[in-house]
Amino acid sequence: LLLETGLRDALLRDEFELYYQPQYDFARNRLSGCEALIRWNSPSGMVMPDRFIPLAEETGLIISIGAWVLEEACRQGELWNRDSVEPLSVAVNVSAVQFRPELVDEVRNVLDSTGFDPELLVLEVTESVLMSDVDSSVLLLQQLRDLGIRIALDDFGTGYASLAYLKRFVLDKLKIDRAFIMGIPEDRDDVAITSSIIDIARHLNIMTVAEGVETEAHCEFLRAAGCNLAQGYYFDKPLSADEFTQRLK
Ligand code: G
Ligand code: G
Ligand code: MN
Ligand code: NA
Repeated sequence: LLLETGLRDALLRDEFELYYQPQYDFARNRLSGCEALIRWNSPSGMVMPDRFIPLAEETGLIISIGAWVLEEACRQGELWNRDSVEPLSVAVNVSAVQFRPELVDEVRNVLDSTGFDPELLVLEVTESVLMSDVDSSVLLLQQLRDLGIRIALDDFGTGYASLAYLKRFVLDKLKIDRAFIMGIPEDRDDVAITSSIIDIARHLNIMTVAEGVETEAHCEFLRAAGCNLAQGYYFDKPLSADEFTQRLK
């Protein structure tokens, strides 16, 4: 109950903050984007999203929190790209509760008000978000992509989506869940699953992003397997906006 009361006031008190985890492009050998990850600077210390996002979803607060995240990420992304020659994409996580027809107008309005290049905005959705109503999801994804933005399927391989849905949903990126990356290179199943996901995605013209990349061995394997992007502690942990700005220099 305390958590919920605090959460209601957190937006008004400006207690949320976005951290940004860099994503590295294997082919270009450089940082090419980031994932925005929310933190709550509550009066009793920093709270991680695992602890308050589920509550925000249950109470509906995720609608206003999610709108703030989208706006803040686009505002920051526009600032970074204004100062940079190389384009930098920004990925934002979207909850099932937010994934509804109104999201299209929200995204369009934020792109207009911030001036952020639509092609550099990525919305990350999970398989369960898409599976709750497949026909509506197909339509909504199409409308979102018509705005010029990109769609990533988060935590791929851990949800319920079958391979057939890779055909029905228009996706730009697949994020390979870190549960599979963890076992590389020792675990033969993880190796097989990861390289197969990369191969399928390549044939479908979908980019792959490996999550939870923690070691040199992970990197070597993923590069050789043809994975496009990597995100994880081997490169960087999620950084504050100031730290990320330093990182870009
Ligand atoms: O930053 P961290 O690794 O603790 O994030 C944990 C989880 O919280 C991730 O699975 C991520 O998808 C989720 N998360 C982080 N930021 C956001 C956000 O802005 N919106 C939503 N809906 N989920 C988020
Ligand atoms: O949206 P998603 O659930 O994928 O959010 C990414 C989460 O994974 C965040 O909580 C982030 O802090 C965490 N994370 C990022 N890189 C690594 C990593 O290399 N190893 C592990 N164990 N967790 C990571
Ligand atoms: Mn994510
Ligand atoms: Na993920």
